[in-house]
Amino acid sequence: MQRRSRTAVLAAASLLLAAGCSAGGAPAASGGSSAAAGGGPGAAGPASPGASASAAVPPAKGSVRVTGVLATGLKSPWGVAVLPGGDLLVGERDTGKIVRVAARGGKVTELGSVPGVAPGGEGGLLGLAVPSTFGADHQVYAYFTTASDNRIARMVYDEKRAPGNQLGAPNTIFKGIPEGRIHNGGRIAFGPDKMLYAGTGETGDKQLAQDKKSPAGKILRMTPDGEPVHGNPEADSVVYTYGHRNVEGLAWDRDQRLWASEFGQDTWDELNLIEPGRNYGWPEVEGRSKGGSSPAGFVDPVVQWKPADASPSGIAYAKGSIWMAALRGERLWRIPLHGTKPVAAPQAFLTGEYGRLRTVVAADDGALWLVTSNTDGRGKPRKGDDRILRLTVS
Ligand SMILES: [Ca+2]
Repeated sequence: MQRRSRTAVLAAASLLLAAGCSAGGAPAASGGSSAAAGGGPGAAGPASPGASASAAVPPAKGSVRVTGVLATGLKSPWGVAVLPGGDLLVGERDTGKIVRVAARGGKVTELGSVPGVAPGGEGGLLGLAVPSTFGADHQVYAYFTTASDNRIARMVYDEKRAPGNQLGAPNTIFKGIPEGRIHNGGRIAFGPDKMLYAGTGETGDKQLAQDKKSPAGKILRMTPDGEPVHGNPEADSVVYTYGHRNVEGLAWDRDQRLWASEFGQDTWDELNLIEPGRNYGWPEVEGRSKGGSSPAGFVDPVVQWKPADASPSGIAYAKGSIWMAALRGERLWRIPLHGTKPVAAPQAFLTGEYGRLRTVVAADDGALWLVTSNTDGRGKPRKGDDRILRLTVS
């Protein structure tokens, strides 16, 4: 597994070939993990030259520097949305509260609680998003677990009202996503097309992932009003991709490609490149298809990890790389990309230093906000948990 010197000197293209035919060999930047299992997708060759002339290729090795702690003492933080101007909205999974955290100084102001949130297991108040029209409509979107389902609602945020009383009544735009103790998905984000995307989970009922009539185990694409988008893979359906186990990370790269993280069961976690209408394999396949071919057209992950090293929740795109927050793995993964292909093996940062990592989001200036998850019932909270860190990365 110790192939550090070798991987360091290989050119990107040959490294991809090497990574594609052998597991392991990913050097870890801190903490000594070495179990990332390679980059190249099974069915594709090297990145086509000129596919993205505008994209500067990030270096094989990056860096992470923690430049500050923005906030401490958050209880089970999960969803984060960046407001115009840079302040953060943060949702607490188990309390149902949404707070605003000032990007300068970290002052925390409570907006209020989302009515109807029924926390339990992995459910509760999950993803948050604000549309590009926020400056005019002041809408905040939330994905949350109720007693009967997971749903997406929007609320007007009136910052002129008293703290704790700033959220209007929820207007449910999409409901009926199955809920469970586990695998509720929950990440939502507005895409470059101004449509709302949601990563869902199969709630432990595996077959739902392959059932295109169920919104469980899917990535969904809907209008800001919760309607199917014209041009979705199937008419009158919000289903965008299927065959997912539990998607808690969504991010777009500079060329507007959608990437998603996914929890594996006990073999492989995944980073997937999302293409509309495709089947990502679960539960027929976990990680790459065996033998290098994809039966029934399953899409192989671009990168896969052992769950002990990852168990990924949020992802972000910055400085040419996908950054992936790992819960069980307690580290931040960097996956440097040239187009649709990694230019090097994934690199791990902060391993074990801050505990479980839930969410990572890009700030406008290229920095990252990183949110810990040690108060979620599965971690070992330390003084100050949970916290939001500011990172400078390359
Ligand atoms: Ca898969």
